[in-house]
Amino acid sequence: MQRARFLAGWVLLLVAMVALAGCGSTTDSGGDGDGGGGGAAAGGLPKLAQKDNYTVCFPQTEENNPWRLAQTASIKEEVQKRGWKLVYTNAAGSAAKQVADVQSCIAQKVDVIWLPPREEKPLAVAVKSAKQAGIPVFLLDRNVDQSLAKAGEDYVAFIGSDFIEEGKRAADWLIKETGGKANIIQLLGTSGASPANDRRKGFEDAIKGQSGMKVLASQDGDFNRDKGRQVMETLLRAHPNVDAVYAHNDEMAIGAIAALKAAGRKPGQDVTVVSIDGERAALEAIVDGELGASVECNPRFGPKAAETTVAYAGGQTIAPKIINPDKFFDASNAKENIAAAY
Ligand code: GYE
Repeated sequence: MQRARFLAGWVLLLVAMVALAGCGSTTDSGGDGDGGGGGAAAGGLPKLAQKDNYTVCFPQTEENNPWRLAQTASIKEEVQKRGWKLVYTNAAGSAAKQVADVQSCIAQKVDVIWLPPREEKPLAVAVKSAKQAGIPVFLLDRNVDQSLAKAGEDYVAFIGSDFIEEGKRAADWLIKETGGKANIIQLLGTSGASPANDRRKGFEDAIKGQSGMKVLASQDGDFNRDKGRQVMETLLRAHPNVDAVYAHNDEMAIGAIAALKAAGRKPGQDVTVVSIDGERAALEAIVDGELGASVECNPRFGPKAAETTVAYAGGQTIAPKIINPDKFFDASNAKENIAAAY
């Protein structure tokens, strides 16, 4: 019995040693892989060779709202303009499919990956696999969990908005608009997505000191118009005293407005609605007086992603966080911005 245990211990140790050796060799060969020109840049990031043509991998999260469509269009346009090649996939709302899409790009030995990680944790693993394979990753619009993968170490940089600030701006507007008195329903973005976590934090921190601002309920609407409508319908029954809605994106706000109207409420009059993105339908809803305001979150990433990629290949130091400046839309400027909206 004791002998059997002793032997089993050795077998385990042997297995662990083989596994470790395996890991080491993957990293080594990955560093010299032809994904981006070989070798590791300072800080252990994979290098990117200077070339005229890059093959860019863009594994999109889903294509079910105007924001995503505008982002994909911007990427496609920029890649085409530069004469580069695009490997585009649509994960259709599944983080597992998006992880598989990244793996497939690694297998195809693309030069660079522009990744909008649908959820913070599962995609951190995919970011690390790309690093091991010697392919530099730029995160677009959403971030990964910083305890699992870090900017400047595991991926080159995050390019996107300051979501905490967006939540704060929505709260500041709502406090002003309601005189600091509101019974709020919060429609949360996709659970586990960085903009959902941060937009919640920014908003809730900003109303903390306001004794008249109360969040009655917060529920996941997956950044989706129809889910936003359904969640609002249910929450409205449980909380008929609601007089404000904070939605983490315009699509859910528009769904909530439909639910409010179906229940005989008057959004814009007896319920103040505020959201984030600045899509065309939201600007129209502001003009119609149903949506109060929308904090901009710009989806047009193509030019910035390409510029940053070229700068990185040229050996320039890239800031780990590149923050897009966001505008703010309300009744004072919505109309004039409709023409340029998506
Ligand atoms: O607000 C939302 C989209 O990740 C910042 O995702 C982005 C968000 C955006 O589905 O509409």
